[in-house]
Amino acid sequence: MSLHTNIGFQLLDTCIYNASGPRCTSLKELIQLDKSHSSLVLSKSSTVLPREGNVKPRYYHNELGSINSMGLPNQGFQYYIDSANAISKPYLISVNGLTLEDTKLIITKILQSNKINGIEINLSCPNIIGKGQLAYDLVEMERYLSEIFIIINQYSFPFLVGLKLPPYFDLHWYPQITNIIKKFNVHYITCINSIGNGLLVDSETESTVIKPKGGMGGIGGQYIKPIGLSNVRNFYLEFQKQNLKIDVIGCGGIESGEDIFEYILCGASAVQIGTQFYREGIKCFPRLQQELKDIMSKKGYRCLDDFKGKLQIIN
Ligand code: RRO
Repeated sequence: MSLHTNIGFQLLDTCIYNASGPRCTSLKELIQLDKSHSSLVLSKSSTVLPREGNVKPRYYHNELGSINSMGLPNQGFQYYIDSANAISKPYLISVNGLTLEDTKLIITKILQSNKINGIEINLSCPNIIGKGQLAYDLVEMERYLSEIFIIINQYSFPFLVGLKLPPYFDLHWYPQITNIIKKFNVHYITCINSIGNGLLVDSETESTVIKPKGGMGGIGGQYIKPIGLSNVRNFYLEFQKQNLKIDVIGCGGIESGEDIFEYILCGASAVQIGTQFYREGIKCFPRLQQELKDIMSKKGYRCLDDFKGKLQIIN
């Protein structure tokens, strides 16, 4: 029984690793991930300079999921380049430069360091005060990617490039986004970031549960799994239709091996764990691996390709 998978040219021992966000900001956390059963180490989204992020409280979870308005707290990209010295697994840095110029600078420095396996370009942070999510503005997104890929294309060594996308809610978006992405050398997309600007209310205290932006924040966890699954499925089908070799990584509401099984059935090549990794810590990775193996074994599947993308439509 094998949980092996590929993201682009990168072979991974298992299809399960951490989402950018929870528990991947400090070197200590990155080293913990390196020692864990996560098959890859992905950093918190990085900016040029270190950032404190938004005011606290800025994170809350209950049994159904989470809300956050962290505001991109991170140690600055150089810290994440230097952290590579302590990491032996495939290691990707998430990049969210806030401006195109800053993003270009960060990506240039990452490429020049020649120490990092790749990047996940975050086009979908919902929590930057005064800024919308880039991937909801198609013209701006294409301009951004065009300039970034001028830099990336100057380097010829293997370097994984992924895009972290927000959820899309209307079917016409999928071909439109695909038509932009396919112009560039993107190896994978991650679907989905948290659903932006949700609101959780505490009826007892008659207040919001987080402070920034009047209590609005990105929603994660069980609340968002159906949207994550549909985004994975729609991009997977669109990529197949257009014969594009771009992997889709599932993210959103994964708490069990069964959740992972569903994402792979929809077409995911791998999955990222966010809210549940925050709740449970690194113990979640071996548990999820075992639960997925148990389901595969019951069904007689020996590898992910036996069921990847093979979701059936009910008769
Ligand atoms: O730091 C955050 O507030 C944050 C980011 Br960058 C993101 O991409 N997604 C999210 O839910 N929170």
